[in-house]
Amino acid sequence: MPANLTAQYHKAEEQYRRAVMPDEQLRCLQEMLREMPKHKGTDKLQSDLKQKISKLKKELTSGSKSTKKGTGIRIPRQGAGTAILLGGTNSGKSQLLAALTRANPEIAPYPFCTREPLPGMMPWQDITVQVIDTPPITADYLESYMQGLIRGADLALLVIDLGSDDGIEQCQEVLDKLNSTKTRLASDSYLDENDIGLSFTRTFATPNKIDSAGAVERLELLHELCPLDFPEFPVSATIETGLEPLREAIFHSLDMIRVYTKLPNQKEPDYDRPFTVRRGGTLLDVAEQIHKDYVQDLKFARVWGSDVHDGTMVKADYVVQDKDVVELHT
Ligand SMILES: Nc1nc2c(ncn2[C@@H]2O[C@H](COP(=O)(O)OP(=O)(O)OP(=O)(O)O)[C@@H](O)[C@H]2O)c(=O)[nH]1
Ligand SMILES: [Mg+2]
Repeated sequence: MPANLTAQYHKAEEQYRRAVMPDEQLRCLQEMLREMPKHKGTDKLQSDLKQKISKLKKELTSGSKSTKKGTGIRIPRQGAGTAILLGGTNSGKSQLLAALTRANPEIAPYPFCTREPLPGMMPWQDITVQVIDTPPITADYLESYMQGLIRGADLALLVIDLGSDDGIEQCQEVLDKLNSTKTRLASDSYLDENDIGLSFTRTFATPNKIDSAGAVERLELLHELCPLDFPEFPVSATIETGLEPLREAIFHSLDMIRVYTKLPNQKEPDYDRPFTVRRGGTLLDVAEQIHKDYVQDLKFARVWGSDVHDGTMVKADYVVQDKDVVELHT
């Protein structure tokens, strides 16, 4: 990746990685091109972007079929981030959703039970993370909207069935199927350097049904036959083993911090409803979430937190820290 790309560029790039609709992709690519420092080191990237932009423009004006690709189901983002459950049929995705959240999906011992994605909210300390259950992925079955959901998620949880001898093969099928598309799984989220249409979503492996007979041996076999480059969290969704470390790791992977806000005339902040921003985010990012007027009208804030003296006056560019209490003044 060429040097000196601005924060705005990275923001647009992340939006592009998540964008499903062609008009949204076009807007992000144009923003990336605008934000890109124009020098020799970025020549290749600039020409890639220009090519992509002109191709998308053509597709949009001709109304070709590929511009309709990715339409379908969209799930509004909620909570501090989104994790998507992926896996072969019967691996226990729906059971895991039920164990992690208060959602009530259909769970059944027969294949292809789940037909539509279903979100639930997973509590972790005083915040929540959205978890989405999905239909299975097999060698010949991948719902058209799945790529959009995977790109839009912060994290994928690859559920592997340790209760059946077919589990490892099913897992390989899921990976192969996604590798045949431009939406793939990796140990981190990024766009391919040489093909910016190719998106990778950060993934955890969650071998499930660790409670069942032969599961430990199957897990060893998985490591041998299908070594995965993802952090691994063996779980049992039915007897709820291993869920706490998984919850914790999901939250940490989001790299979000919590900020509590209070009004100048309030004694105590609203501890029940923290705002969450990506680590490295500023006071302005918090203000944006409260109300757009706050962004324009914000004069200063007082902060109580680990890095500052109580009540320190800060400006909009102050980098907030986890559990800061901020009092915004307009
Ligand atoms: N022993 C055991 N059984 C489990 C576990 N998790 C799920 N199951 C069982 O496995 C079967 C399938 O579970 P589901 O959650 O419906 O599987 P799924 O991955 O959602 O399946 P599809 O929707 O068809 O893709 C059910 O009979 C569950 O009770 C587990 O941790 N241990
Ligand atoms: Mg299911």
